[in-house]
Order: sequence, then C-alpha cells, then structure tokens
Amino acid sequence: MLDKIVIANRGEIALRILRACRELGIKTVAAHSEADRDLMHVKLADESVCIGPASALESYLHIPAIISAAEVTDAVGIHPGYGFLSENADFAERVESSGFVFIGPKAETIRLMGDKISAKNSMLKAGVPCVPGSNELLDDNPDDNIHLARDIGYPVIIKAAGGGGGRGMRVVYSEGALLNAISLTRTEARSAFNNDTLYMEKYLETPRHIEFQVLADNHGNVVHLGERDCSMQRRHQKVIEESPAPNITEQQRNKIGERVCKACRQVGYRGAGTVEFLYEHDEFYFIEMNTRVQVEHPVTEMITNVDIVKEQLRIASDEKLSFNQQDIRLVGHAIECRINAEDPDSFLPSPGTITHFHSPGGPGIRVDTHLYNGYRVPPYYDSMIGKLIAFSNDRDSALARMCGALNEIVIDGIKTNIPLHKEIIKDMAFRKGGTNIHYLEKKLRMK
Ligand code: MV4
Repeated sequence: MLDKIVIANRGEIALRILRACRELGIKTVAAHSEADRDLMHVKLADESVCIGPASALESYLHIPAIISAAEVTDAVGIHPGYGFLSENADFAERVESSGFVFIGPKAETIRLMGDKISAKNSMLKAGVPCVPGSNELLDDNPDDNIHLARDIGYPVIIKAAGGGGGRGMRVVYSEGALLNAISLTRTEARSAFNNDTLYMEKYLETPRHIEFQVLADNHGNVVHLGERDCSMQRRHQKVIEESPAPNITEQQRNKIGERVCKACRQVGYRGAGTVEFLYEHDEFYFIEMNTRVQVEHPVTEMITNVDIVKEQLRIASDEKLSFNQQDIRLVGHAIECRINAEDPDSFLPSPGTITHFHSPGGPGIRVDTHLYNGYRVPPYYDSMIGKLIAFSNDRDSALARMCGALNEIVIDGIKTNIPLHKEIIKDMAFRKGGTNIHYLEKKLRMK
C-alpha cells in the first residue's frame, strides 16, 4: 500500500480522501492555499504544506507547487480529487515523470477521453451506443456540413472536441443557422480550449442525464457499480443526484454496464471513472467520460457498499479488485443534495463565517462536509460546502429521510441553497422520478 500521499484538493473531497487514507494506514499531506489554513482536513492531516496564495491558479492549479509538496514531504503519490488538475493529462504525466504515483488513470487515457471525438470512437468500438452524429471532426467545407446535418436531421448540436461539461457547444434548429453556428463555435473553442476541432450530433431535446460508475484495476479487471441519475441541474451544475436511476430496468443496466466495462478494458482504463449518457425514449446515448472521482460518488457507495475512494487508493497501489461483477449487488436507494453557500433565489455566492452548524443524523443519513462552527467559507473557490446523502430501502423512504434531514440541518451565518432543496424534494414531478435535464430551470423560471 502507498506509504504517504499528497491531497491536492480542498473542502469536503479533501476530507473524504483523508478519511479513506486513515482507514488504509496511508499518511497524509494536505497541500493547501494561504486561504485554506483552517480547513478541517489540514487540521487532521499528518502534515500540511502551503502551496501558494488564495488564487487557485497560483495554488491548486500550480503544477510545480504541488509536485514540490510531494518532494519535500517524501510522499509517494498524489490524489487530485475532482476539479482543479484532476483531468489534466499534462499534470498526470509530470507527476509520474517526477517519480510519484498519480492516483487516477494513465495520462494517455485522460488525454484520450479529454478529446470527445476519440472518447466517442473508443466507446463505439466496444458497442456502447452513442448519439448519432459525425463521429469525426468537421471540415471547413460548407457543403459537407450542410449534407451532414441533413443526414443527421435537425436539430443538431455543434460541440468542441476539447469541450465538455457544457462548455463549447451550440444547438442549431435549421439549415439557415448552421454555417454561422459552426464558425462561432469554432472561434470560441479556439480561444477557450486552444483547439478548434468540432463535431456534430443529433440534438436530443428532453433527455435525462444518467452516468455509469466504473472501477478498473491495473490487471485488466473492470466492474461497474450501476448508474446515477443527475438530471436535476441548473447551468450544468448538478443539484441533486440519485442511484439507481428511476425506472431503469436491470436488463438495461446490465447491457450498458457490460459494454462500458468492455470499453474500459479496451482502452486500458485504470481507477475510478464515470461514463456519461443521455437517456431519452428508453435508449442510452454516450456523451462523455470523466476520468476522476465525482462529487456524487456517495450515492453509488451507499447502494453498493463499495468505498470508491479506498478502491482508488488500492488500485494506485497496484492491488487487484477484491470483487467481480457478480459480487456487486445494488441494494436500496440513495439521494444526494449538494449544499452550496449561495443565495437560494439569486444563486449568487454567499461566503462568510459559519456561526452555527448542526449536522442531521439518524438511520441512512450521511453528511460529507468540512464545515464546523466558526469555519469561514472563503470567497475564492466553488460554493459547494457539503453534501447531504439519504439512503433507504426504496426511493420513497429515502426521500422521506432526506426531507427530515433537510429540516434538521442548521447552517447559520451564510445563505445556503437548503430552501431550494426543500422545494425540489416536495415537487410532485421529482417525487414521481425521471424528470429531464431541463426540469429545474423550467421550474425556476415559473417562480
Ligand atoms: C447534448 C445534449 C443534447 N443532445 N448532446 C451538456 C454538457 C455536456 N456534457 C453535454 N451536454 C449536452 N449534450 C446532444 N447530442 C444536451 C446536453 C445538455 C446537458 C447534458 C447533461 C446534463 C445537463 C445538460 C444541460 C444542457 C444540455
């Protein structure tokens, strides 16, 4: 097992990684910015290193500072968490060439999946269903693109190969708007990703967002841990996630899960990963693969009893997975509410001091947060300050537990989106299950 690792992240995920390390007997180094000296995991870590000023560009995104933190503490590995450098192939490469273990996939796999066209073709090779589209880069020939869009059928969506997570895409409803949309998206992609490669897909108008969790070791073993429904979102920020996805059959899960595992085996995947799909009219369509641990991993942990972060650490130590696909049983239902330090109406960030924090509890309630009484939420980073997870035998009773926990939790001193969660949890369409990716934004527009 790894002897000592650097946690190159902050907030709740840094604490989550620290807890996994503690259980496995791995020593921890908290690499933190000047603004993050008071983070809970910095207090609990065996060692801590200040890697730079508050600005993420000069700390959590500063590759030499993070590698130096590993060097000066004699750490053997680096866990990137999510966000920041977690899906940066150059970072993974420099970590490994400096003699450290990157706790994640090989740099070449991160790069393969970072290019959305090569990711899609990797999935197609394994029989994973994808959104109908170009499957290759768009050239600059107007006739080619007009014919391609006619073949696909309007509406189409133009996407940047270097984009993802909602950046660098444009929907086109008619031929008259096509060429201008392509040239605008190309210009945006060039400046945002330094890569103006584009591709085209059929635009699905009312899909759900469903993603499969995978774990792969360094010995060719790959398992999937079922799927999560992350359709409840606003401006590409997920608000509530759940597992299993409502109304997905075991046959659908097994079929997509098997193919996703095959694709991971074919690309030599290693570590935890998430394969994202759009789901519409009972069909799955691959869109992207995320090569990191995700914010919403706890809902999968609750229904599988697998500790995904501990598995990441075991895989990075070259251990074989201790279970196969047949050992994975999905039991019960889990729902997660992301708690943000923001105004519940305007969505503006609301940093400041937590004057009072009271954690909810009881059967099936899990709280992943770094909050404590007197902690000051800094204004420099993402506004997510914790996650409330409710688990029970079935969806209705998990919802009931979530409702109780949302009423119990107290976070005073700053504004949070807890009032928004209370509204969503009692929303009749959400209670029924299976709302699409546009549901929350439409509901908010009607307020
Ligand atoms: C799409 C789509 C509809 N059709 N692709 C947005 C983020 C990126 N991961 C891909 N996205 C989308 N791709 C086709 N062919 C709709 C979206 C989309 C979306 C997807 C998942 C979750 C939220 C979303 C919100 C708006 C649009």
